[in-house]
Amino acid sequence: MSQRPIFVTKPYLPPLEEFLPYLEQIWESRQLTNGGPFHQQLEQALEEYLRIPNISLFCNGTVALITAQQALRITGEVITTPFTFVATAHALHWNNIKPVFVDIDPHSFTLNPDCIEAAITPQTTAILAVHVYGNPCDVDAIQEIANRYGLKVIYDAAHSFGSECHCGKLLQRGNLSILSFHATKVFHTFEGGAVVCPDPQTKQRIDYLKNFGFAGETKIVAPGINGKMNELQAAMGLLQLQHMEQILAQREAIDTTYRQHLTNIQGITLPHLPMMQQRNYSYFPILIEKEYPLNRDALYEHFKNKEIFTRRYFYPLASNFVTYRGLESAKINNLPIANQIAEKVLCLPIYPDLSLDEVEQIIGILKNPV
Ligand code: T4K
Repeated sequence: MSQRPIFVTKPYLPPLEEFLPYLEQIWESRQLTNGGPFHQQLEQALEEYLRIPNISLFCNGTVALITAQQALRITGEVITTPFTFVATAHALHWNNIKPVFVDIDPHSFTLNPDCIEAAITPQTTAILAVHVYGNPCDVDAIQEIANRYGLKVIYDAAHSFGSECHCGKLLQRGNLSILSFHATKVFHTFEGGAVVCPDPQTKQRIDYLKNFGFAGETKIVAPGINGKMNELQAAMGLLQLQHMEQILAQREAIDTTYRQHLTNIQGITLPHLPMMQQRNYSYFPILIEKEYPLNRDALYEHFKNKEIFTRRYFYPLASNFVTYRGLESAKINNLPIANQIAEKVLCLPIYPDLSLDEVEQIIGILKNPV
């Protein structure tokens, strides 16, 4: 049975009765935030689940990204991708850093390392790359350039929970990675995020920064911010982790069904699959080419009329928003691939509760749009 509306995503929620014992503990302890027991447990549980040694939880991914830049003392100019959620560029803006956009790879849609060097100036201090849709960036090539020019590297891994590249250490590449646990993500804590740190000292610094800079009751070590995750969020994360296997299996089944049926439709391109150890099936982007009977926006509206809300992630490009479009690097001729992809991309619904029957209806519409 199809339930409309169908959105591009729908948060996974475990059975309510499984959440109630967590609520009872919170009510009992009155510890609502500031590094309570669920917060500590979730940090440990995620370190085990993701096989990473030092993780610092945050209230959301954007504050995690802003804080990561502060921790690395990044200033001046940062090379980044326009093909991302606008929070990537905004985080730089909030730190008074100038984003310098470079183009993306036409297959993975991630920052194209071949475009980076030409954009480096004496003011460049870092590269902020995004594993968009969970596709890993070319981490080896990016690191090689960063080493040569003495630049820091931050990965916006908001889409990469549980996705793994050839090296098996995606979240440990670069200087820092950030995650988002927003309601729309594969793993969520309502709102939430994290910074993945390389060592305990860096985690300690990030932990200070997210708690106003406090190192003890009366000592401030830096002008920090309030980036703390609260106990309700952490409880949802702990419970959600218990269901990850099922969440990923349901997402994989949808991804497989789409791939099986959409490969031979004229005018639809499925993005090529990068070499990965593990995918997380977080998004299902397709490209609508000119051979298709409808253009991308007409198809988006066509779905909408049927109460199916696909999304054009990431259109408009970050570089085309009013805040950034005056920058030299935002010019369309500097970013031809990103602009082309943003005009063609459509993300189809994918989430654990989406039935295969509903997936087939979406495929049916794509096969016969008029
Ligand atoms: N970097 C990258 C690369 C990111 O993609 C993001 C966030 C960030 C950084 C920042 O991380 P956070 O600070 O957000 O942790 C959504 C999310 O709000 C945003 O987290 C996400 N990326 C972005 C890609 O998507 P919108 O504006 O598309 O959200 P919205 O409210 O339109 O939700 C999409 C659909 O999901 C809705 O049509 C219905 C469904 N939905 C949504 C919510 C919030 C629900 O069913 N329940 C819900 O509670 O930005």
